[in-house]
Amino acid sequence: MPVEVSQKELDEFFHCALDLVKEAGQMVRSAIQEDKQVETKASFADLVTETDKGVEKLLISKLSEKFPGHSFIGEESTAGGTKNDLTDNPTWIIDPVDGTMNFVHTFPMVAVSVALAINKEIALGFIYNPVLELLYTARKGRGAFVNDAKLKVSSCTDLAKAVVMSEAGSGRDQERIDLIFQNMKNILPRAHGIRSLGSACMNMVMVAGGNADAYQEFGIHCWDIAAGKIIVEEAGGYVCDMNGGPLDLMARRVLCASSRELAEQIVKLVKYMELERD
Ligand code: LIP
Repeated sequence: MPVEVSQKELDEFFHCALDLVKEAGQMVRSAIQEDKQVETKASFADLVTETDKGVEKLLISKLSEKFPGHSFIGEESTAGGTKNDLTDNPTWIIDPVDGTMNFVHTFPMVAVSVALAINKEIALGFIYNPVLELLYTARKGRGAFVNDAKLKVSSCTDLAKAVVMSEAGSGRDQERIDLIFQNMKNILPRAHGIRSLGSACMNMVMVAGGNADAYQEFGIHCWDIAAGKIIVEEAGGYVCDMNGGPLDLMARRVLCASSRELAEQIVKLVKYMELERD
C-alpha cells in the first residue's frame, strides 16, 4: 500500500532535516583540519572516520526521535551490518560524509548528503558542503537551490561540447579499474573534458548547477546518489541508469546529464560490471 504524506508533513520533514544537515555540516567543518581516526572498509582505499560515524549517529538519532515511524539507510550503519530495505515507508538515505577520502586528505570536496524517499521515490534532497558553504536542497516539484539561488542545468545536448564528471571509485580490483578507465577512454576523445571531484554528490550538484554537463559512475551506493538525483532532476536535468533505463537506486550505478540527448550519447560509450546490490 503506497504511503500518503500531506504537504504539511513534508514541510515538517524538510525543515527538521535542514536544521540537522546544517548541524552535521558544522561537525564536518570543525573536524576536517584535525587529526582523524581512520579505518578501512571494503578496500584499503575505502575509508571511514569517527566523524562519518558521529554524523550518521546524530542524524539517525534525531530524525528517529522526531519521526519514530520512519526507516533509515545509512552508509556507516550498512558497513556495520544493518540490512538495507527500501520499502514504501518514508526512508532517510544518509551519507554522513560523501568524499571521506577527500575529508581525510583535507581536499575540500566533502558533503553531508541526506534524502527522504517515500514510496521508493525521492521527495527531498540535501547536500551540504560546509567547507565551501554550499547548501543544496530540492523538493519534488518545487525546484532545486544552492543557498538561496535557483539551480539550472546547462543547455548542453552535445557530448563534443560537454564536461563529463567521472570517478575511479574506491574499489581496487583490477577488472573493475580497467572497466572504469575504459569508459573514460571512450568518453574523453569525444568530449570537451573529464573532471573528478572524489564525491558523487558534489559531482551531481556540478551538473545541477550547470558547472558540468554530465556524470557517470558505477560502484557507487544509494546514499551517494539519492539526494543528488532529486537535485539534478529539479534543476531540469536527466538521471538514469548507465544502460539508459530508469535509475535503480540500489543497483550501484548512475548517469546524469543536462539533457536526455546528452545522456543517450554517453550510454553508448559506457559499460559496467554487475555489483552486489545495496
Ligand atoms: C565515495 C563517492 C565517490 C566514489 C567512491 C565512494 P564515500 O563515497 O562519493 O565519488 O567514487 O566510490 O563511494 O565513501 O566518500 O561516502
